[in-house]
Amino acid sequence: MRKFTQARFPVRLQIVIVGLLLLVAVIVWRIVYLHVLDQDFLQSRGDKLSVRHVPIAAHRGLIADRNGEPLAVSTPVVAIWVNPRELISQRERWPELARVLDLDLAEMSERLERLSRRGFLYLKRSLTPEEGARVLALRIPGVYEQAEYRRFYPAGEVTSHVVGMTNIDDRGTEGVEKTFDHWLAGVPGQQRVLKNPRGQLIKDFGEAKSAKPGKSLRLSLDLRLQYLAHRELMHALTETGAQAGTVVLMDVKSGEILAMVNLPTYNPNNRRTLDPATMRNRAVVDIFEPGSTVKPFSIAAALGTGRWKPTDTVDTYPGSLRIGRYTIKDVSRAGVLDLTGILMKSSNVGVTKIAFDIGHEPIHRVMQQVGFGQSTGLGFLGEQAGILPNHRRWGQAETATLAYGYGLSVTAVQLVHAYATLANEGRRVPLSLVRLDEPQASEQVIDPQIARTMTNILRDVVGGQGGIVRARVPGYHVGGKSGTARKAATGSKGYQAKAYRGFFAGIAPIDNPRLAMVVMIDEPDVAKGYYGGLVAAPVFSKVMAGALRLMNIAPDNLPPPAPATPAARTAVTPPATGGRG
Ligand code: 59J
Repeated sequence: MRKFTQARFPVRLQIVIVGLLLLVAVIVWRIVYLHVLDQDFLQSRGDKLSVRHVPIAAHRGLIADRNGEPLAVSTPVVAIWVNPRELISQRERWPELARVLDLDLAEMSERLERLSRRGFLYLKRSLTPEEGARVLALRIPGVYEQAEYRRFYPAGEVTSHVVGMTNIDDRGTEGVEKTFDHWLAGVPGQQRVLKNPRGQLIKDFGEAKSAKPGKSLRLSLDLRLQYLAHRELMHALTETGAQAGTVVLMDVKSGEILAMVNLPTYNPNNRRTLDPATMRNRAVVDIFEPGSTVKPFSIAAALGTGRWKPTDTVDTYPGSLRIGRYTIKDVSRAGVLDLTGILMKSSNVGVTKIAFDIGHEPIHRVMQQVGFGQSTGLGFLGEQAGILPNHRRWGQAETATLAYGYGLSVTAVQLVHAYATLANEGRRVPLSLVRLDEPQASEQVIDPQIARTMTNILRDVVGGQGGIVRARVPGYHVGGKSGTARKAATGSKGYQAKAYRGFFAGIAPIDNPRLAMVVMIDEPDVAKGYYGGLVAAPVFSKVMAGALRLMNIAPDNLPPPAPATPAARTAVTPPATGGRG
């Protein structure tokens, strides 16, 4: 048995091998035959019609402000596309095609000749449906239309840094259009068509899958406040000769951003004239040393240690303090100051002496708890977290500069968030760019008593004798802090000779704070005056006044009711208190 099988296998194996070889020979012969000897057969098979799927554009969701005012709207447009392989045989009709599309005939012809082997080419996009119909009415073979949507931004340059924009393919490339692209975009549908191999459309079977429209989005912005902030910032830049500026206004209880404007800005409706320098949302992508605007957080840290109370005093004489190789200077020589006085006179020396008493640790901790050095989570492209340094060794210089606002860097959004946290009795609420209808969870990061004390100090810094007159708002108690900071030199150590930023950061109304705002004026003309109390405070005053009124927030500082005589009823102007600018 065993011998028998052994003898037969080699024979079977030989048969199999021969069989396989024959098969290969037949296949090779068939290939050679089809490709070399009988080309016509393959050609005719290829001429068969094919069913293709053509995308149907999905409608992109509406972006609106918190009250439903449209900020980004999609309108139907038409793209004219051609099949060059078809159109190449219609040269005599090219002139009328170029004319109706308002294209240069020579350029169009050159493109068609160069790409004549293609089956698809856009000739012009974003035409109105009427313009598209005029093109199709020419009935030129190889010319087709495709329905698309085009984004239109009704508020243009006033909202562009926040809303952002889309590209020609309707995808978000900047701002909210980019961060919420998946939410807004929807899903394209499919249309079934029959085409021949030259790409000619033979038959349209209609919709195979309908497009799923994108979802709409309601932002936290209030377009009225956005316009107001934009207008007042433009006015400030004209007055001060500044290069750039930012205003951010937020609701301290909900964390919603109500206005966010930057200058220079751009019009997203003109894609062709875009200049990248104007497109930066400076409020979230630019970092700067906040200078004196962070002094309230150093004072809050001092109160938090229990070693300091508001009436405690510091001798700031003679307005300078030597630390090793450099000297801390005050602009005004003020002598003995309590904590309110230190903030009113913005004494670098005063804050430094307090910082030396309590050490860097409590100051660093408060600054960290109010969000410096951490991303705000708004999700903007290029958003910066800033820098809150944690030195391995804290020398006196590091401690002092942190306490009065240098050696750390923040964004305008972080700064307004920090003030909002103070105003919200020390409760930190996450920032939001979309409208919220439910309150968010908050975190108590500063003792409520200390936060209250600080808002009262900030009220005196603005409203007290010698306070910041230009920041005041008639009818309301407002609080805040100005700042003027030399701009750090780029690429080298130290500071630029005559380049400053003027700031104002503030809150209102003090009795029950609802709003926080930061104004930053970048490089005001030194000859015209550049202090924050001069260049930034007026913007705060005007925008805050408008916001309090538009949001129906009750005044907390009305003059006492006048006796009911006809003469007295007209005299309701609050008494003007004097003070520095
Ligand atoms: C200043 C600084 C730069 C960095 C100084 C402003 C320092 C400092 C090294 C000179 C103008 C100026 C770390 S001033 O903001 O003290 O807002 O109304 O830029 O001090 O040590 O010609 N603000 N500003 N300082 N640097 N380094 C005051 C003050 C502040 C005012 C005015 C006038 C500075 C009252 C600032 C305001 O509170």
